[in-house]
Amino acid sequence: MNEGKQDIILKELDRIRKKDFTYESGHILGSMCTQLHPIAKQVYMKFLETNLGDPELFPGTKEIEQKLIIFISKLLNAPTNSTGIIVGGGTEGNITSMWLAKKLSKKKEIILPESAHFSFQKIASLMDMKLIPIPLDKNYCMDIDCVEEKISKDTAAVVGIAGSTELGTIDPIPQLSNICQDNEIFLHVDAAFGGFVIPFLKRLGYGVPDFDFKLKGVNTISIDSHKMGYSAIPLGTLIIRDKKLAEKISVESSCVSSKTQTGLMGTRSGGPVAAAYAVTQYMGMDGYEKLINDCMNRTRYTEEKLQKIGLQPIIKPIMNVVGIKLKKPDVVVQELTKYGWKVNKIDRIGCIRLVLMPHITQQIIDDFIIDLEKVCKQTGQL
Ligand code: 0PR
Repeated sequence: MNEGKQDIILKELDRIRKKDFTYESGHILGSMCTQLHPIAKQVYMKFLETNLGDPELFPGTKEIEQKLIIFISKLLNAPTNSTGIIVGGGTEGNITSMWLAKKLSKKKEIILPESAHFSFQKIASLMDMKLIPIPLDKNYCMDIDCVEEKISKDTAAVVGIAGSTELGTIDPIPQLSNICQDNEIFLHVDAAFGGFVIPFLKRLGYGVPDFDFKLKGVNTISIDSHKMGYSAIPLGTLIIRDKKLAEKISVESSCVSSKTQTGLMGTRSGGPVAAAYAVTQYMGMDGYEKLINDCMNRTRYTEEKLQKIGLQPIIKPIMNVVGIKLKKPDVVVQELTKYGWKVNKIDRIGCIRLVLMPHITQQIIDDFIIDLEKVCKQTGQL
């Protein structure tokens, strides 16, 4: 390689990259992604050139993909005849599930909570489907009493969220499961964030509801390794209860070495897949349990610090997501940016959202609260 040219390019990229915020700095407080586990970095690089779109060229990488799917299936208590599709994240997981629901039912309506992720807007537009939003109850969960009355001859699917984008709440999935079984309707659980949290909250003794394939009415679950799975972007998995159903979203793939291809993606790197598998093996169930325990401890710590400066979380956090109701969340977000902090605002609720991801230490919380108090005083929130 031409060294001079390489140097010039690398310098240019380094200079531009400096404009980015980093997890390492601790300043990213509202993201659902985090610093990579060191083994993820190492493994990602080794598998950069592999292509899971042509699995017969890369049978080794395909085997690793199967192992990752088995780990996630077990985590979600999936039955032995289930299958999994690797996706780019929660958006693609939701799209793929609704594609399947539409194919199976030949219907177009999706019943979902008002708090559903905006990827469902894309689904409605992409697949000409109609969203039927259900209001939330006082705990910011889907109001179960309003679901059954919205079921109609046009219902293709019901969606429940296990770990909502806004506040990390868990919809009443056991009740949704019963309703969907009684009415023979497809039920998808969006556990993009909560899938790697709830099983460990349960192990830690938190009283959280069931959300997974233990519930017989659940047909699909999407779960993201690139959120609380502690691994590299882009990686999610959609688990489908019955592997026969996956045929509905398979096409013949004559120009690659496998006969059929299932799901949306064609050419795709094995890098994130191998990285995610390596992280699951390194962490194991005990490692994830400890990680979640640490995140929950820092969530409690944040709650206490907020109370000390006169601010309250909107609800008692269910997982490591804290919503803080403010009169002017936009102004607070803007001002916090001036101090170097990146938090997200949730317009629908009028709050700012902190996500206590693994890179957020107690020291970062202490520093942040000092600046938050200053900003809230300056802007008349306190
Ligand atoms: N489902 C749920 C429950 C989600 O929270 C998200 C993303 C998705 C689906 C879509 O996932 P992908 O973005 O992986 O396709 N929730 C976060 C959000 O929109 C994503 C995020 C991540 C935002 C990192 C900011 C950020 O820095 O808030």
